[in-house]
Amino acid sequence: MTGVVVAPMRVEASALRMPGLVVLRGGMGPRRAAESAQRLAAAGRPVLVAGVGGALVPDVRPGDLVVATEIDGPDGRVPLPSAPMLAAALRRLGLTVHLGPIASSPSVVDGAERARYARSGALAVDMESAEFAGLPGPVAVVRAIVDTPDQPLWRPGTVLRGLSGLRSLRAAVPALREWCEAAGEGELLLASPRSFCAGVERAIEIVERALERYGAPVYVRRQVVHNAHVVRRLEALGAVFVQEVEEVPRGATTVLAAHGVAPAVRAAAQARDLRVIDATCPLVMKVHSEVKRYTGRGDTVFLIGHADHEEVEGTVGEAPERIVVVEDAEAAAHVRAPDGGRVAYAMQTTLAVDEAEEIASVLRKRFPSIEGPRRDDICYATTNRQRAVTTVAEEADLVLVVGSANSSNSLRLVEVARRRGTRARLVDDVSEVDLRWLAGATRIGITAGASAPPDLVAELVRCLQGLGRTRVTETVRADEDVVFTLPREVS
Ligand code: 0CH
Ligand code: SF4
Repeated sequence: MTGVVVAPMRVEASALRMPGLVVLRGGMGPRRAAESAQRLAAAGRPVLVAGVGGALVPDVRPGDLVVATEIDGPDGRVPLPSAPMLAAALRRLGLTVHLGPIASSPSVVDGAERARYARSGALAVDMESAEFAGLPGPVAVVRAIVDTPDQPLWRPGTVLRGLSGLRSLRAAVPALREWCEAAGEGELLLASPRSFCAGVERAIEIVERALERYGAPVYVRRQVVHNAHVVRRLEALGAVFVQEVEEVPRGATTVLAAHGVAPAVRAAAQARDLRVIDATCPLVMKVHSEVKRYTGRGDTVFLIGHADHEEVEGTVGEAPERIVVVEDAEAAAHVRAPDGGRVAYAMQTTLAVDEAEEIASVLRKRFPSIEGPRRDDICYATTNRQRAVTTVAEEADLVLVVGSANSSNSLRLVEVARRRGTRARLVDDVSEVDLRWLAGATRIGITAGASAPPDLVAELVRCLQGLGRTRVTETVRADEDVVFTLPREVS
């Protein structure tokens, strides 16, 4: 059942009335709001309270919107977990949106009382939300600001500020409609394993320990793992991310990213007297070793992978003259070697298992004596996450993959889900979830790439539960207990 918008006052309801949106008048003040809430509880529909409100802090201005992360009412604080997705939908409309607690007061707030409410940490105040916040189904609250601490009610300009608030409410309608259509009962299907792998945990810990032991700044060549949130957090701790070691001051502490580097990069780091701490995943190092062994004895190596990916650049750097990158089955069908009897193949660790196998089988057919890994070079974490998302995709209407756009293994999870015929989207965090994707999606699968922090998944789950997908089941396709030792510089 889609949601309804509840507007306390007639003027607010009029601003919100547009095709496709069910708008009810809830009445002004807590008493009338309580009566409306009782009626809505019986109807069991998701409720979005929308109206005007007063700002409590100076940077929330007339015409801005405040989306409540929680309602602070007489009976305590009630969280409204779908708020980040509603805020993101409103921001996509170009509106100025603040995300934070809203206080719900029994009467109009001004003067000293406004200051008292502000001290609670709330951004805005209204008089009705507390009555709706505790309803059993999904609830959201958005308030368009008309008065502020320095421009209180009943001062010159109130009418204009009121109009500006009502204009914002009207402009918000497309996003409110999206929320109403996205809200509804359903289930979350968590794929397991998901999120951090052992190589990523090790790489992050290396940077953290380097900062502790050697002090900031610690330079990191390239993104230590391909995740914007991880990079931002480490930057806040004092890590400085660079593209090339040439940008690092001589002698400085420098971490090499998890994806591995070409020997030329190590040589350049040595030439600058850098204290190098290598965060290359041991499973990437294993592929480097295989490739070195093959090329060392004169073989041509077909490296199955994406030519512009950092891991592949690093591996190719082991012997650029003897390594040929093969990106797809079509390329495998035409690739050549100086001596077809002396060939081998290896793989990027984060490919789609089925695609890589298809490419390898073309190579094996064309070069019967070709040597390669016993099964593949795709690491345990990539394989397990793909297996788990496959199972979940078979049951889901939509799969959400948490990960950054430059993360190969995360992108592969999206593709694997889509190959099962299921809609799938990659999101860096909840703010990238478009409410329109969720309309009609009763069963939503969730996974995360090996570089995506687990707390982002937890936040996504909370948000979707706030939209009504309250049941959570987990499909476990493998147990992971892999742990890698740390390099001696930080152990
Ligand atoms: O999936 P890719 O290789 O893009 O990298 P990531 O997202 O940083 O995940 C961790 C893998 C690191 C090296 O295999
Ligand atoms: Fe290592 Fe695999 Fe994780 Fe890459 S995805 S860091 S190869 S465990």
